[in-house]
Amino acid sequence: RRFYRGDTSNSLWACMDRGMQAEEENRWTFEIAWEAANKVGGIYTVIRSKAYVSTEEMGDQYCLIGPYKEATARTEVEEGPLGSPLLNEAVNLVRAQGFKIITGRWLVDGNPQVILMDIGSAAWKLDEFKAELVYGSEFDVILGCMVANLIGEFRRVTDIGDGNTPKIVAHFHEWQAGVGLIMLKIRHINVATVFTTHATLLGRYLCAGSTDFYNNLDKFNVDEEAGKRQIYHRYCLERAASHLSNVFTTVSDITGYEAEHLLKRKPDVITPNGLNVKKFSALHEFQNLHAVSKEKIHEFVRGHFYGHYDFDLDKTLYFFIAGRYEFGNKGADIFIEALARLNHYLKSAHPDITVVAFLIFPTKTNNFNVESLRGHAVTKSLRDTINDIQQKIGKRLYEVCLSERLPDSTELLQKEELIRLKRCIYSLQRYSLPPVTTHNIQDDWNDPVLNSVRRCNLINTSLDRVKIVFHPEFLSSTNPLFALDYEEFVRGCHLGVFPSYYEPWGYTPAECTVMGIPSITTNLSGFGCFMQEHIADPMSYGIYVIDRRFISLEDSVQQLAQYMYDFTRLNRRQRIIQRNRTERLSDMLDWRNLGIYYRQARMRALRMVFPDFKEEEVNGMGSLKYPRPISEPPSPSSSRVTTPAASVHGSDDESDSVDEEGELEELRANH
Ligand code: G6P
Ligand code: 1S3
Repeated sequence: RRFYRGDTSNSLWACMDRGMQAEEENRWTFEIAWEAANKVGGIYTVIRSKAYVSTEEMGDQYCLIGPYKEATARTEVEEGPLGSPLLNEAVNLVRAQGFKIITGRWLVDGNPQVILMDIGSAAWKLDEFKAELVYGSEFDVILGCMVANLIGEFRRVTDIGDGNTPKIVAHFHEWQAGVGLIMLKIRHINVATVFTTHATLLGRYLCAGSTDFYNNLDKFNVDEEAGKRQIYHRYCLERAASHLSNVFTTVSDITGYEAEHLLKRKPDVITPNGLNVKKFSALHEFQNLHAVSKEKIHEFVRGHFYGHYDFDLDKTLYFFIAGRYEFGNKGADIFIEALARLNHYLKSAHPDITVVAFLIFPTKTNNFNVESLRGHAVTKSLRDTINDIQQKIGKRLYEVCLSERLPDSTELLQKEELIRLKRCIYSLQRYSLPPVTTHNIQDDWNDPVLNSVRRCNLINTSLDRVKIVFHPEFLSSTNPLFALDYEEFVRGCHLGVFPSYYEPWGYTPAECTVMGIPSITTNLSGFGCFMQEHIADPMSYGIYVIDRRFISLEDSVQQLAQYMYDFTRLNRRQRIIQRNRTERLSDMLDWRNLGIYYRQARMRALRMVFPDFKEEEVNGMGSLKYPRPISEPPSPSSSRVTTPAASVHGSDDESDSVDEEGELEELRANH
């Protein structure tokens, strides 16, 4: 679409011939990651969502390598020989060394070739590997060593001495895979290498404590800090891989800065993370999906808050935070603190509005709690009873009308049905407050979310305008309470809140953006900084960036509370317009545009190793592609009387009839 793709001189489309150019140039790319076809966290999303553009560019000259994990491989990988006979030959040579290797295609968009190494099958070789690496730790070296064996064999079988040297790039993600890069260098195997780190080990550890990380980055004694945390050997592997690579990359400028100080190498290229963005043919389909998913969340809320269901769902907003359960790093601490303040503001100024805040962090539980299950059972029973009575009334009405008269009210609802309804209503009575959590958490008294919620006294009383639901498990459509998968849940919410302290990139707000859901992020997250760099006024597009770097913690909490409060002051029409704007940013996060940086990194590495290789000019995206929108107010503000469009669109009410033409005009003018 409009953002970048028209410019073929500069875009990936210029080379999207499904690998033909790569074949002509005898160019190969291996991408090695612990999370290839193995879901652990964010790197899985990187590899998976990028597979489509990688195979478009490289065809079967592109191959992913990762560990063999039976459970995921069975559901995600179609086993079989690889598309390239040379690759099969190299794999068989490594198998002949006594290792088990599974090959096939990953069943994701792009259908890339994948080679999975069975780590256990190489355990007998561990001592030899360790001796070669001069390294004393355990299993974490095996994957890298097996990969180096494979790439070594592949290099050998493809170099047939005809002068057409294969131009191989081996791209390693994170330190576990990075061992392979170190081995390639030790063995002097002539391939170009790229190393990408998605977070530094030491950074993650330091931030999880109470360190003032960013103000002290240049002062840490890295060896001592790594030693104190018993990660010294891993730290050394990470640092060695970053220094030995031809091209070193990280996912954002902020993590680049971190790497410069903690790994002592400045990244050569920043490779921001994209998503495989799928557009609906109808421009506003995502808005319809929001309404459909929101209705499902409403149903959950009716059940969870039964007996205290005294708020208007039409004036209820759904906020959420989700991710790996790193309480401080992901900003759950300041989210809860700011929610307490929001509760106070709404109670004092707008008691008709309710915010339900969902916290989705997986932790150890003993299953759902009885109160949650009961809530859903009683509301279901009421719904079923009403459906049944409704049908019976319909039949009676039909019969009476056939006899050419109108029924009186006593003929419609019978006494026995009234009793059934009363019984249902009685069972909706509740003497306890709606629970804060949906599950029994194993370590309830030490759980950081629960402790924080208790301290802030957010306990779901009727007076509270901010209600809390802690769901300590990732969502899935088979969940008996929610029956929504994560994507549907996000679509049904109004605002994602991700006030992270340590977040090299941050997929959660990016995912919100491509679904047209506004979000809060920070200037310590790669995503937040990226948006600030490319959008003149991110807030007007529904991207709220909290300052967690240059102001005090108290001021950050205050800012977060204020943004959330301002958001609650938007009327429906403004929310719809804002969602339209947010969704417009999705092109920016599409791998079809961001894949450029990976390409840049690989080209640079190839030129360093093969001086005769003609590196094509691959320019980055530049900056500030998105100006401030012209037709609507840039941000919700409690102090501003909303919108110049009031005169264009009619009154400033809760109506959802948005003047699409006006929005389209704005869109055309901007792009
Ligand atoms: C979408 C739907 C509308 C609905 C609106 C609710 O735009 O297309 O039909 O009224 O969402 O928006 P809200 O922000 O109140 O959930
Ligand atoms: C890391 O995963 P995390 O959630 O531990 O890598 C992700 C992919 O690059 C990144 O989005 C995230 O910020 C990092 O922290």
